Amino acid sequence: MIDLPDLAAVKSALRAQRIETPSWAFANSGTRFKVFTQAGVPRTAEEKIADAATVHRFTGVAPSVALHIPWDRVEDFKALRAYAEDLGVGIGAINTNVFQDNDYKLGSVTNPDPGIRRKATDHLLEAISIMDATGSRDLKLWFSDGLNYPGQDDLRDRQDRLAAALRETYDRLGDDQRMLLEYKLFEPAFYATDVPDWGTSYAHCIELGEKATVCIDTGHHAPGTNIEFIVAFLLRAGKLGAFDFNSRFYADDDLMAGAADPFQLFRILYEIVRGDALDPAYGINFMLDQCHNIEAKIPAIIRSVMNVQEATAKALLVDRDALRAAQQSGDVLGANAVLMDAYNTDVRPILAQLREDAGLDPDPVAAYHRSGYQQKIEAERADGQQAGWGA
Ligand code: AOS
Ligand code: ZN
Ligand code: ZN
Repeated sequence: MIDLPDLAAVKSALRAQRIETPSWAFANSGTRFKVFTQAGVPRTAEEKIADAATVHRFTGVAPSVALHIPWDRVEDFKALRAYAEDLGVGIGAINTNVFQDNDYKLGSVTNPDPGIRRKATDHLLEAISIMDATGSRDLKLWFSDGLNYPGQDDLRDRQDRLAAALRETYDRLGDDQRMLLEYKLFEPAFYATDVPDWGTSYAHCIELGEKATVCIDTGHHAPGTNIEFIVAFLLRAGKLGAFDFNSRFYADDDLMAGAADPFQLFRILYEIVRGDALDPAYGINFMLDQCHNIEAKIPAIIRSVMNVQEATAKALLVDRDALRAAQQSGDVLGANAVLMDAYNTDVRPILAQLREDAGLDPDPVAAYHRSGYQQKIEAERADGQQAGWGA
């Protein structure tokens, strides 16, 4: 008989959970081989926000949408914010783009050319001005900077250049604004990247100050990396700021969170629960960073949100007292069994009930299909926009 923790506490934690959707996931995307366009895909930032608001309407836990500059550049960001708020969502993290310009062939903020470094840093500063207008708290930085060949540039000088650009950007942040520094082991550079791992990101964040924290994209590690260890370490150090959730079979696949390895997602979320870091008040931004190349986008994002909710519910069901007792007494199999009991619990009825209690349909994907929204956008939108990926 499994001893489940207090269900009321589990439900209240699930009610408070927040997941941020990425604007680019609603747009057309693909691989370097082919972008398959879909009908009804958004043509503007406003339409991406409308789709994000639709995900929130059916899930109740996705009240913010991350933007990407320049993909979502508009004339008036204050008006965009008002538009989003009218639809019931807020504008979340502002993502910068210092990778889609010929100037950045040899790097952006780490480029050997000081003029190109200036241009890249100015883009990061401009993103903070946009945050001032949108009310966004988070500036998310991902750099494609790196080297393809040994000797191509000086590894250490590039760290100095990176540190200088980060410092200038950090110093421009307002009191309520934060910087999230994402890392990636590979791609598009193949020999070395300038922020390859959590340790590099962590070290720069420590140097910068308390407003700088690490963003873990679950697809950015070597196969087999123990991501929950990174979560535990960064939480202990107070330096975990955000996730880019997605799943992968091989590289940075950007598939739906929880699709490839739901057990890994559960282990990650268990560390979040263990660290008392689930509540939005703790400050972690739980974002999705995905591309839906062949599947319908809005239902895929709804499904991803649900997958994160299911992994979270299982993590909340871990009997932490029993786990600690087994751990302290050296009961290896007993401790493992406590974790597995929670993982193997079917939490779908709990989540369905929670949705009904909140006045939502217990089955958000079915409700979306019944709503007519897909037919409406397919009729209204011709020639949807392509996300910057896979061109
Ligand atoms: C790239 O691989 C990273 O995952 C980025 O976080 C992201 O996909 C991109 O910056 C979107 O802005
Ligand atoms: Zn990412
Ligand atoms: Zn990525």
